[in-house]
Amino acid sequence: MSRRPNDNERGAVLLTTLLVMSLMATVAVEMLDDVRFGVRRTANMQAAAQADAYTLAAQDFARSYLEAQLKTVTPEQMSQYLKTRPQTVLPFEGGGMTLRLVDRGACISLGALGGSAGRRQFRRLLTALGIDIQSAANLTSVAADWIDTDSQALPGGAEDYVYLALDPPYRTANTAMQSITELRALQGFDEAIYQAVRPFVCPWPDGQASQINVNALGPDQAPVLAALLGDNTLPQARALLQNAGAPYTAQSFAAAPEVQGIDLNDADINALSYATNFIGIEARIVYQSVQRVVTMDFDITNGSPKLLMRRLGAESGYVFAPKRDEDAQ
Ligand SMILES: [Ca+2]
Repeated sequence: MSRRPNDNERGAVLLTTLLVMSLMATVAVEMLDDVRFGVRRTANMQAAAQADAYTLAAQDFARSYLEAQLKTVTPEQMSQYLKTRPQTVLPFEGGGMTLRLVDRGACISLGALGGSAGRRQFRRLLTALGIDIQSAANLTSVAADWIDTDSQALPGGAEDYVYLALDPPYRTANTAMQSITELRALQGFDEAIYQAVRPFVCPWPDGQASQINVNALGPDQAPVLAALLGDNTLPQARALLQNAGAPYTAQSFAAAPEVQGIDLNDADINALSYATNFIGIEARIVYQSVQRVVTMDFDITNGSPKLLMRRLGAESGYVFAPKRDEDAQ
C-alpha cells in the first residue's frame, strides 16, 4: 500500500535535487576549465617545440649566412662591414628570426688565465674598469685558481676550501670556463663586478690567447685596449679609439702618437690584431608567445667558420652589438 509523502518529505527531495544539480554544475565548470587550460597548455607546448626547432634551424642558417658573407668580405674589411651592417631579419609564419653579427675580437680571453700574459691582461682590464689594484690582483688570482688544476691558492686567490665552506658548498671547476656566467660563482665577483666585467671577456677555450681586433673596438670598449697597452693606459686607449679614422694597420697603430712612450711587450703586441678573427652571431627567435636567444662564436682565421661556442638563453646575448630597432625606441 503506497503512502502519500507529506510536505516535509517533499521539501527534502527538492533540497536533495537542488544540491545534486549545483554539484553537477560545479563539476561541469571544473571540467570546462580543465579542458580550456589543457588546450592552452598544449598550444604553449607546441609553440615552444616549434620555437626550439626554429632555434636549431637558426644555427644552420647562421653558419651558411656567415659562409656566404666570408666569400665577399675580407677579414680586414669585416670589422667595418659588421659596424655598418643592419641586422638580418628572416620572417616566417607566426614569428621571425633576427640575426646580429658582431666582431668577437673585442674581449679578453678567459681561456688565457692559465698563463702570465692572460692574467696580466685580465688584471689590467679590471683596473681599467675602475677596480682598485689590490682587488684586481686578488680577483685575477681567484679566476686563475678556478681554472688551474692544482689546489694551491695563488696569493689572494681561492681554492676548494673557500667554496666548500659556502652554503651550498661546491668545488672549483679546475678547467677552462665554459661560460661567462661562471664568473658569478667565483669568490669576490659580486653582481656589480660581474656586470662590469661581462661585456669585455670571452669564454674562449683553454689556452686560447686574446686576439683583439683594434678596428672592432668602439670608444666604450677602451678598457679592452687598455688591458693590452699597459697599466693606467685608459686615456690613451680611449683617445686611440676616438681618433680612429681609417682602419688601423700594424704600422699606423704603432705610429699613433698615443702609443709613443708605451713599452709594449711581445705577448701584448701579439694579442693585437687588425682584422677580424672571431665572429659572433646572435639569433633571436620569436614564435607566437615564445622567445629564444642563441649565440654562436665562430673562429674564421682559416677562411671558413669553425664553431667555438654555442649558448642558449637571454644572458648569452651580446652586450656590444649593432643596435636593434627596438633599442632605439
Ligand atoms: Ca684550481
